[in-house]
Amino acid sequence: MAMINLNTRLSLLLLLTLSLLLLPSHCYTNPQLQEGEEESAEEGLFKCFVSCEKRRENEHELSQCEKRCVREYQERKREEREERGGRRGEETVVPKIDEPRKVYEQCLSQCGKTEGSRQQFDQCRRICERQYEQQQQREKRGGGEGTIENHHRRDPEQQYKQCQSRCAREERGEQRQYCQQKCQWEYERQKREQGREQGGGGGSTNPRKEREEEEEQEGKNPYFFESQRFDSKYRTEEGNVKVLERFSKKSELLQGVDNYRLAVLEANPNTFVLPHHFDAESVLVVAGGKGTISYVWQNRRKSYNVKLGDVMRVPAGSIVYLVNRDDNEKLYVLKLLQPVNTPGRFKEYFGVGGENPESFYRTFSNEILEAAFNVPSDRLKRLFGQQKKGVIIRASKEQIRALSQESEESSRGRREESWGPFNLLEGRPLFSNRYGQYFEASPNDYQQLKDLDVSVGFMNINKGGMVAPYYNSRSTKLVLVVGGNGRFEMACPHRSARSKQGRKERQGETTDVRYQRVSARLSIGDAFIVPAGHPIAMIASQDSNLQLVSFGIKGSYNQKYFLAGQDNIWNQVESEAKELSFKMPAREVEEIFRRQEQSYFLPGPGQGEERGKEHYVASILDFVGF
Ligand SMILES: [Cu+2]
Repeated sequence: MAMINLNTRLSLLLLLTLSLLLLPSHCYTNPQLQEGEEESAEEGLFKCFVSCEKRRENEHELSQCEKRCVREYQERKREEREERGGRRGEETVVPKIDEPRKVYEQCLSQCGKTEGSRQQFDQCRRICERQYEQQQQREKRGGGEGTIENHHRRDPEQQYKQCQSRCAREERGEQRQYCQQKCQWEYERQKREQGREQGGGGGSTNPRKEREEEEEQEGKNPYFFESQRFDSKYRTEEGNVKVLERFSKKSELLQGVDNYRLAVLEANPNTFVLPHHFDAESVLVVAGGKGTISYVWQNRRKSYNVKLGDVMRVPAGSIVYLVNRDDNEKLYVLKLLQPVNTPGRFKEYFGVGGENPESFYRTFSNEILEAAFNVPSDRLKRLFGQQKKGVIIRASKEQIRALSQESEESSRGRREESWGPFNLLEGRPLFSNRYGQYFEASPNDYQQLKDLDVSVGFMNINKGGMVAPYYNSRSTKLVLVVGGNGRFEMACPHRSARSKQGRKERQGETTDVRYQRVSARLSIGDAFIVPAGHPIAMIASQDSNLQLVSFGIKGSYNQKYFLAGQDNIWNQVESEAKELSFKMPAREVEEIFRRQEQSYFLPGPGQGEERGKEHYVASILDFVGF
C-alpha cells in the first residue's frame, strides 16, 4: 500500500504556497537585486514569515501576520519597480491578466488545425498549457527574464541542480540555506505539477473545457480541498499536526458537516507525541507506519500497537499520547474530530510539558498550585519550565520499548464491546474485483463508531481503473487521498441552482432540474467532500493506484447505490418504468444498462487494452458496424 508519503508533501505544501508568493526569488536570477544592497524584499519577506512563526499565538494570528508580511513585500516591490523605472526612464510594465489566456487559445486552435491522432492533439494541448503557465509566471515576475530558465523549466531535476549551484555560488550562511530551501520548494512544486499532468486518467475531448474545469477546481469547487488547505497546527523538527480549514469557511454548502474537522499527524521515526486531550470526539485511522497509541479514559490506561489500516476511537477528554516505534518509517495518523464545546472548533490541552507545549498548569496562580500539589512553588516552576521542544519529540529506543511493550494489538473488533482499535483492511471488502476494492467499518457493526454514527472506509482503485458512478444514500463522506493520483467527477444540483437557474429566473423562464459537474484532480494529501445523494465517479491515474480513506457522517444504514455496471440500482426498476422515463424501447434501454460486464470497479476511460477481451472485441465490432 502506498499510503505513505503524506510526509514531504504535506509539510512542504504550506511552505510552498508561501514560496509561490516569493517569486521572483533571488535564487533565480533576479535583475532587480543590486550588488551590495542590504536586504532584498525577498529576504525581508522571509524574515517576516519567520518572525510570524515565532510569535504565533493561533492560526488566525499567524495568517494575519503573514498577510501583513505579504503586504509589506508588495509595497516594497512596487517601490523598487518605481525606483528602477525612474532611474532607467522606463515605464513600469503592468502585465495584462488576459494576455496569456489569449496566447493559450491561439495555441490551442493551432493544435486543432494540425492533423493527427487524439494523442498527438493531447500532447499539443499540454504544450499549450505549459506555455500558458510559464507565461503567467513570467508576467507575475514582471516579465523580461532570460529564456534559458524557461527552456529548462520542465526538467525539474536539472533546474534543481542549477538552482542549488546558484545558491552555492551567490549566497552565504543563512541566506544560502534559505536559497537552497527555495530550490527544494520549486522542485517539489514542479514535480507536483508534472504529477498532475500525467495523472488524472483519460482526458475529455474538449481541451478548453478541461482547462476551464481545472480553473473551476482551483477557485470554485466547494467540495475540493487541495493539501495546502491544511494548516499546520504544530510543527517541530520531529513532525507536525495539520488541520483542514473549517468547512463552512469554504462554502455554505458544507454547513452540514461544519461540526467535523479533519487533521493529519505526521511523526518521525522514534518519536513521542506528548499527552494531551481534546474537547472533541475523535476517530483515528493509521495511514502509514507503526505506532503505539495510549489513552486514559475512565481512569484506565489502554495502550495499543497500531499499524496501517487500524481504526481507533478516542473519546473526548481522554488523555492521549503516541509513539512512533519504527526506526525508519514515518507514522501517519488521520483524524476525524467532532468538537464538543463550540461547533466546528476544538482545542488541545497539554497538562504535562513546560514552555513548549505550554502546560496549562502554568496558568494557575502560585498559591493555588502550591496548595494543590503541596509542593513549594520554585520546585513547580522547575517542573513546568523544562520542556521546550514542542509537541512531538525524539525518544530513546529504551523509552520506546518501554512504552510499547505492554500494549495490545488491534483486533477484528467486530460486534465486540471492546473500544480497542480494529483493522479495516483485515476484514472482507464490501466490494472487490480486479479493478479495485472497498473496505468499510460501519457503526452498525462497530461499537466504537456507534455513538458518533461515523463509518470509516478505505477505497483502492487500481491504476487505470475507476469506481462506477454511485451515490451514498444518507452518508456524507469526508475523503482524504492517501495514495496515488486521479480525479473525480460529481453531479451537483446546488451549484447549478446558483449559476444557471438564478439567471433563468431573472429572465422569467421556468426552473428545471439542472446539475453542474464539479470535478478535481486528486493527489496525495488532498481532501474532498461527497455529500449524500450526489452521484460521483472516481478515476485512478494511468500510473498509480488511487487510495482514499473516508469518514462517513451519518454512517449507519448507509447504502452505496451504483448507477452503472452489472449490479446497478436500475435493475430493480421495471422495464416499463424505464421505457417511460427514457422515452425509448425498453429492450434498447436494458441493452445499454447491461453492456458493462463488471460491477462496482471498472476499467477507466481510455483503458481499451486493459479491458476484458470480450469488451475489446465488442468495441471493434461496433466500430466496423456490426
Ligand atoms: Cu450539491
